[in-house]
Amino acid sequence: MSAHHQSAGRGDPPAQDAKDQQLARFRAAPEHDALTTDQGVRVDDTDNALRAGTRGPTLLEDFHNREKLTHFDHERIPERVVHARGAGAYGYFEAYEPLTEYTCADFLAEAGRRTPVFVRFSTVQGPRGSADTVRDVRGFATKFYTREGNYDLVGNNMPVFFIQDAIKFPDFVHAVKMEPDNEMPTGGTAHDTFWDFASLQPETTHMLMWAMSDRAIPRSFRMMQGFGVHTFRFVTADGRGTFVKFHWKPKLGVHSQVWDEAQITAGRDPDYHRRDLWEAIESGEYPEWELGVQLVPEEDEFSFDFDLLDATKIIPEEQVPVRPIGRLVLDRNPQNFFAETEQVAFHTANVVPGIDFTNDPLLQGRNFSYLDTQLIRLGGPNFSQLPVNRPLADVNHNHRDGFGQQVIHPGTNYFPNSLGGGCPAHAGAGGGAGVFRHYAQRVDGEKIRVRSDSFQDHYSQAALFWNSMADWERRHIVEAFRFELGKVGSTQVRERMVGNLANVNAQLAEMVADGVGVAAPQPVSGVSTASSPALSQENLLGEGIRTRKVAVLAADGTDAGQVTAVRERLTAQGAIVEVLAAKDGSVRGSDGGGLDVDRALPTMASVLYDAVLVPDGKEAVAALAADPAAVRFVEEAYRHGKPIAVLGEGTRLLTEAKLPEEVVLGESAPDFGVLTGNGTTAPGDLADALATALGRHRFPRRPGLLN
Ligand code: HDE
Repeated sequence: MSAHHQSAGRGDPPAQDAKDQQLARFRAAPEHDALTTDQGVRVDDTDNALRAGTRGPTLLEDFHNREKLTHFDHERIPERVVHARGAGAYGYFEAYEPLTEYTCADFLAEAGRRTPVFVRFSTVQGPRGSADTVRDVRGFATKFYTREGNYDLVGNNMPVFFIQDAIKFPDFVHAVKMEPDNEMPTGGTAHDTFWDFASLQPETTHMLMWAMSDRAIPRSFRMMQGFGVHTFRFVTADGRGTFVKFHWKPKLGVHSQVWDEAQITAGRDPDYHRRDLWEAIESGEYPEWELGVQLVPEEDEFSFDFDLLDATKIIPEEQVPVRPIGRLVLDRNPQNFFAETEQVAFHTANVVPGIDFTNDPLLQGRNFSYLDTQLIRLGGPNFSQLPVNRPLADVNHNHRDGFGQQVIHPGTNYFPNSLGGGCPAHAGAGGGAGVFRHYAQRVDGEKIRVRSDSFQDHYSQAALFWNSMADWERRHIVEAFRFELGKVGSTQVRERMVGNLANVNAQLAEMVADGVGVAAPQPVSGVSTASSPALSQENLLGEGIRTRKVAVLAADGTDAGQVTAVRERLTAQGAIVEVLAAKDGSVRGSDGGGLDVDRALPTMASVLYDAVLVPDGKEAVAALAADPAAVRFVEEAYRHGKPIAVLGEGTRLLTEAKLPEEVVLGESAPDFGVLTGNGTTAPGDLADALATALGRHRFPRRPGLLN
């Protein structure tokens, strides 16, 4: 490959029709674009190895063959020990206003300042090839290529963590990953070792509530919140500190799948979230989040009933509001998954002037771990030279050599020096801005392996979470515990876990105990009754229905006019409408015209859509009613709480799907998101009703749901 190909990386335009361009270049100048060896020698044939006679042995002399196979043999690198499965994208961060009152961070210093970013979303437990929609925490890691160096905000989609001290991380990860003897399960936490550990480690309880909630089965990466988790520190130019917690809030609202749906999706499209992100960006629907901060003056450090340094606690938003400070837009897909998404190396200690750490023992451990893990994963100390990791800011130091060194460093390699003109010089000497100086925190104490007493309350905020949930969110949490503990073989572990839950809520513990066949634990007195409305997804719907997917079930005889009318109305609001029929191609509309089919029904499933519409048309509906895949499509959409709209004859499919009659044909149907139009209903009106229903995402109080 020629040099201009190899240098492709961050900052380059997206590959449009890269293959065509490459071919055109080759035709214009074959001497530059022909296949070569690593040494740049042009190769005549890469399909046949050099051999002695057409049927003879392959020759060792074939350097091209050996080089090709050797390079291939070394293609894999170790996957991340956690967060192995992920998807990434480029974009920018734009600050809303100068934050100089709190931080001297350059990328937050001016309204409208844009900073390029790379974001990688991930699951935690599963290996690289595992399914996207497992029940798990999602990583939300952002690399800001600021003018003063790279800043990494390596967060999750949940605001707390399982453990309080990083020294427990290897234990936690060993317990959560696939079991060591049989390497099961691939993705997810529903197995003995995880729950054994969790039940013995009560500090996990708050995080378990989040992990058993719908937050662990997001509808899309684009519809997740993100959190920095730890309390960090903003620092001003004159060295003043303010505690800060970071929040990402998605423009599209926070939405989830239901558990049954997530499991089906894992088979129908294991790449569901990866595809969703990729397709949204390809189609120009750039996902967007707002960055918000909770700011706590240093003098208020001890004014909470929890410790700010304890990563198993949130600061309820009602206590300290989240102040929006900028927005994140993802507008470009990577060109090469390995080079960019796989090789991106995040590190909590990648901070810039104006952002500093606190003594959170989880954060302190992470500040060691990420650099260390990159050394083994990326094979040496020069990974920051990889295009996706390279800062935009100038890099000057005396680090030299090592595996994969890309830079030809001239001159001296030590400090102080006179022979190299004293360069690179200490930036501190001039006392200028834009230099990282560690926050001067006074520290005094004995060397002890002891957790602070202020870290001991493991249940109040777990209860806070439970208390803040809507009825259906609680139902989902109970079902999730029942599923997970139901997969645990050890009765002792089940009992111990249920016993812990009694500290959160007696009803929760009873319902889980009942589901998993163990005795209900004794109720615990003094359980917290506080709540925080900001935690419920019922209050996080977001606005609009952009990129929500509506399936239209069609067959020969479908009322094509209706489809056009509905499609127009919904796509005007940003929804995606796809016509599905038994076969690809087109179907004959009831007016005799053709209706293009977007997807063949057997290649899709209701779980890949947010709503379903069955238009009128006697012949078409009869065909759909006779097609088990179509009937199942409607039934599944119903059981997963999705909006369903039927026009005229389409109603028949509801009956065929054996949906609860009192709901689908009763007066309350619209309250349950089942919309039926008769002969006089204008399709546009039905489309509007469907759009409103889509805006509510799901109808979790509908009877007959699968959770
Ligand atoms: Fe990580 N974590 N982590 N983690 N983490 C890694 O770094 C670690 C923690 C998070 O998309 C590893 O490059 C320790 C909390 C994300 O590339 C490793 C502790 C949070 C990603 C590591 C934690 C995270 C990682 C594995 C306990 C949310 C994926 C591969 C103190 C705030 C980043 C790698 C990406 C990845 C260590 C806990 C988020 C081993 C020791 C808390 C999003 O370094």
